[in-house]
Amino acid sequence: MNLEHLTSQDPELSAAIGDELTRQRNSIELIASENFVSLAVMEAVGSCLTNKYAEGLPGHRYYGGCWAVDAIEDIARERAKKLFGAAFVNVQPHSGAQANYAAESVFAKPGDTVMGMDLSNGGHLTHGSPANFSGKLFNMISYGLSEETERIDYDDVAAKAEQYKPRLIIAGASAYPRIIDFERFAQIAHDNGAALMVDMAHIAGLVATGAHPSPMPYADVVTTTTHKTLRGTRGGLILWNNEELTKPMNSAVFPGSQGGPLEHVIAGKAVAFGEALQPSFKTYIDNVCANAKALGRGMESRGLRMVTGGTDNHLLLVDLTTAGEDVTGKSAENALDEVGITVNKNTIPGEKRSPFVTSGIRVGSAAMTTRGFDEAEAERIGQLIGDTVTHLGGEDVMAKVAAEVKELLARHPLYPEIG
Ligand code: DSN
Repeated sequence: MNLEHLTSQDPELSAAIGDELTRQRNSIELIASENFVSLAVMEAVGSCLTNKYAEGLPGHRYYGGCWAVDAIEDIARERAKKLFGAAFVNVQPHSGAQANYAAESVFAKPGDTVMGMDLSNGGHLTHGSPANFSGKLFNMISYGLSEETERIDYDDVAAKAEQYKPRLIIAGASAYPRIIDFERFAQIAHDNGAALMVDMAHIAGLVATGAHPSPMPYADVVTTTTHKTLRGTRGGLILWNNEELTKPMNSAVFPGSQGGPLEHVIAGKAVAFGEALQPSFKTYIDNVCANAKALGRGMESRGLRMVTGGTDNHLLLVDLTTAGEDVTGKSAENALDEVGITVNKNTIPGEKRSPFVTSGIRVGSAAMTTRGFDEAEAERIGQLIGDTVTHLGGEDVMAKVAAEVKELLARHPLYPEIG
């Protein structure tokens, strides 16, 4: 990332970008939806492609001069199809929310009934939150978790599908640490005349390498972001297998919900898909899963309870009620920030506090694994999280943790190639 021209033209902005790089370098990044892209991805996203309008699809554009971006978008499309074993793809959604809007609008009209996982149980805003387009446009019915197992209650999903006969069922989550049974979801949806949409944003990298079962054989449509475990640039993606969906799906993206595609971002996606097709990406994802388990072991050794008892993927949901009565997600997030560990507060099943306070934190291993931390280090980081949240305000403990975090970070410099 060469900021030579920016620095001389706009030192104020250049300094602000430098501050963010410093922040990323100086904390252990455990936000489960974040990752660090390669310099190759950053170069593609920072390229001259940002100058080009290319409304339409490769070979069918509304503007001249698209032959180079056509080739780029075709590379992205072919790589995405190969990576996920999909027959058809649209690589243009600007984000996961855009991808979800487009896919949902193909299957459901305003006023139709749609089912999605409850946000406070680990779902996503675009799966039916009243504050989001999904909750405003559709008659949303939420399903949740079994109180006993804290896992998706498939019987509840089936009973609600039978009762409400939705047009669409959305499977997928942003804070769910266990394998999702897409085959079961498809059976429930199709038995009740509904389509199944899987939003695999969090686990896309695991799906790409087989560390999580793929939704492609079961779902009518699969959406994802490209920047979480998939480790690409920030963006969205839609995949499907039924040719009859091709025209409506592509039209739902453009002109249905977007204008010109971001070809620089599509190039960044292409680079990341190319990386994910390499054998080294499978090793990376195996390490992500091993590190998540190790983080959990470390936190459990300090008395913290993992929701569902652990993890099958890249994230853990931590029940902080086991850390002390006054410990909230908000206070834990702030204290961890102070010692150089970045997490986000998160609601937990049966949450009694507001979403701005919460009783839990969500911890993910994708970014720290990219940075090079191994299992032993992940377990130690889990212990340091435990030490911090069980000693909120304890200056001695926090100073010791901060010093050790610094030492751990120094072992794995982030973007050492950049000055
Ligand atoms: N905001 C993302 C997350 O943190 O999971 C989901 O879009």
